[in-house]
Amino acid sequence: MAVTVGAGRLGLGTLRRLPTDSRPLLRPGTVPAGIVHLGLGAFHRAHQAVYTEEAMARAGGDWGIVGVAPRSPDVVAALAAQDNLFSVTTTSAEGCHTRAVGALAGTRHAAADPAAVVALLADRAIRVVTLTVTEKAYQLDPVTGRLRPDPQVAADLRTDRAPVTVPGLLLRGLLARAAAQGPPLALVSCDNLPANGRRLRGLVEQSLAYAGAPEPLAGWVRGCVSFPGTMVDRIVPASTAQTLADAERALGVVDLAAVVAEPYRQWVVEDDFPGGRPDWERAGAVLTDDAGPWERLKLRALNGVHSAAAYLGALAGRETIADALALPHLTTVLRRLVAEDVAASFDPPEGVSVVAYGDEVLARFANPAIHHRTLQVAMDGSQKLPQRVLHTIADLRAAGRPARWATLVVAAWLRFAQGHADDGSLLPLADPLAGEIRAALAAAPRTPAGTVDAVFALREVFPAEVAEDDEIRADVTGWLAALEHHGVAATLAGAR
Ligand code: CS2
Repeated sequence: MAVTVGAGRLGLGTLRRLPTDSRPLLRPGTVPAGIVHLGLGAFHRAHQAVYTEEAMARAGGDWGIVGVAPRSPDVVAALAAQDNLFSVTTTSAEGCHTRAVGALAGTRHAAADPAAVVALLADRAIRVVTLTVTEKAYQLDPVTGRLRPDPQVAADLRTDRAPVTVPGLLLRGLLARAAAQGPPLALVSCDNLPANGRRLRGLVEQSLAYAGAPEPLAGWVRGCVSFPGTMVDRIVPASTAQTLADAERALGVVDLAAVVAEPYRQWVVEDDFPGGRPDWERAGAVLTDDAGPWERLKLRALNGVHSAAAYLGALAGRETIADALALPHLTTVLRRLVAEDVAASFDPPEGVSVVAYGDEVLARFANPAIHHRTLQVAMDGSQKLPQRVLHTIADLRAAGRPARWATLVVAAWLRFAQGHADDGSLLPLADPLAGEIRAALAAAPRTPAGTVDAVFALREVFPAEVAEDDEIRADVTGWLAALEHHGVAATLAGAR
């Protein structure tokens, strides 16, 4: 990593060296903690942390965030050396701007000190817990939402060992809070799950049952914990050496926790916070009774299209999403996916045009200053495809409609999972179900129909109504045959 010698490090002692418009709105350490956040990755730092800092700067409130990194110690170490400060660089073709954010009141590394995290969740000062831990950390069957504990989660839930998983930390923290008769709490999923509030409630309730939690404690959780649903949106690629170098150039000091993001951001939150919440409206968030229509809009018209661009782009050898969009005909195909399939699959929020939303999404994906790798978006497809694409297909079929373009996305994922790009280079399958997917592919006859048969049998990815639909099978098989025989470029050129 290129770090300039003698540049100094971002921290309270160097704040005065920052350009005035790069300084944080709050000094960390001056606002007491009211929020615990699980998942201290780039997305949280560029999204909820920014909203919360702006809300506190404009409306006050003791809502400092204690950020918990479940596994990786790196970000905790970087933030500890920087008095919990980090910067966000907002970038587009029009230019970029870097600002330090002072929303964090502290950090914890769960793997190193799980007891501290459990104690935090029980702390009376904490009234909101937010999560960005990625889809797979919930350990829920993507189709049914049922808890499918792996051995680590099972050990966390059924033994007294120090918890290392997200379900384990949550359960232990909530039980400690219940035992102390603590104040009520909102548990807020900010992950791209379908009905994320309901899924998180389901996770907690199933964890209590699986652990055999005593009824008075389980009853406290049922009565005192709310699970508001949310729609979160901002494109925030994984930070790279370039991100750190850009931040250093803008700030004049080194920031090893820097993140880069697009200018756009959106947050729709169900207003169900029994212990209060920051005045997030003052930072532009929308508080609502029902985030469902917004969430469906975003999962289908943004994330589904993102996955389409990621798989087709990676197969065609494109490194970033913006490069993928430059593939001839891809934008036309993605616009048809939105206009003909996504828009016909659900009722959007009142007054929103799905087609116009989709066009805005494509313009955001084309942002040349955001280097979002196709392989990053392609990760964990088994956890993402159901809510991003298969729900679109299921709803279209229930209405008696075809799902022409959505089936292309499924075929692109299957071809991606086979492991080779059009030029023969290897594609990595980073997925919690990689073993099952590989086993299904290895056992299948090497034909498009054989592949579809084998992978559609994975019930934790494909619901029966999609897997057993002959028209869907035929469309996916047709697209897969085209991709296998002719490649992405010719498939897109011939797409009708
Ligand atoms: C992306 C999302 O990595 C992915 O799967 O589709 O992280 C996407 O960038 C965000 O949801 C945008 O809000």
